[in-house]
Amino acid sequence: MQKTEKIWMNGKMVKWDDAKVHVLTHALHYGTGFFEGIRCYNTVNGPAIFRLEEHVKRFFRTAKIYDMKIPFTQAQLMNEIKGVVKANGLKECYIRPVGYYGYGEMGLDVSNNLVEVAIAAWPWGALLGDEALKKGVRCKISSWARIDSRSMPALAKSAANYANAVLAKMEVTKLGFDEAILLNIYGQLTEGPGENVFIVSDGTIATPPLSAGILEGITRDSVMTIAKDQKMPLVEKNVMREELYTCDEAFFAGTAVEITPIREIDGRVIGRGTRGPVTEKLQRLFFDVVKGKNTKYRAWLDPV
Ligand code: PPE
Repeated sequence: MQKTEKIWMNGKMVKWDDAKVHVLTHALHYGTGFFEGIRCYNTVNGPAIFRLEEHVKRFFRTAKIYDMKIPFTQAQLMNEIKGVVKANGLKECYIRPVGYYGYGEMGLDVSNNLVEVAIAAWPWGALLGDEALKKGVRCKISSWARIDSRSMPALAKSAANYANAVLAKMEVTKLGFDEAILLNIYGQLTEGPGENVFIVSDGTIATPPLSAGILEGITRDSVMTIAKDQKMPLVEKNVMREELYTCDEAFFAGTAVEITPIREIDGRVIGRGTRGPVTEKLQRLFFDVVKGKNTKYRAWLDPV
């Protein structure tokens, strides 16, 4: 990863190399951490953070689900996030706020543990590669089912959920695929390890509802809003594995992957085996929006 100068930790800017925690940090042992992934784009009006407020709100919702108390307000964290981008002189970057139970008490009773918060930012290009944005990626459905909300809150962006995601990702990349797709325990589509999934069939865009057990992606919401504004037919519905094989187009949506076409699933070629026209249109619109070229969605961009 590309180092930057400074990381914000519990109210102070510290040097990148000094942003350390103790080996007995609670979250390291028990997965009691949570995070956000946000992008800052170099827009036509200078650096701006995409949907900052929604990301910070989700950070607080995750903490609430786990009954963890963040010792800062949403407004404070929004400010600090902008401060980190500025302090590092970044124009375009990925921002990672993280909250966690730190060093203090060990054991599963967390009633005396305090939440610590840090914010880092660094340049991070297209997660699955620039080539993937044009040509699409090859996916495999993981043998690991996505976590079920009777065991873990699937809607929370908690570090613990990513143990499931890492298992899925590593399973399929070892087999030579680019990305995993996870089904829920009922065999319905959920999402990728770090991104939501959309399919297109006979001109209708479909994506699983929150009740399928997905993260409520902010890119997902952006795609849905843009598609609706364009009067493109879109439904939230449960998607079966078979529909993934027979759809005309499929794509991932997430902060890190942005909008990445899917060209193959379990060895079945999707559509013509490259980026489809609906995906291309949404991708073009999305990049115009994040770059500030589409004034209709300026409110989604928070200048740094
Ligand atoms: N589902 C999951 C499980 C997920 O982790 C993400 C974001 C999304 C959906 C899309 O949400 P949003 O970014 O709000 O559109 N995953 C973050 C971490 C990825 C990583 O590899 O690390 C991200 O994209 O920042």
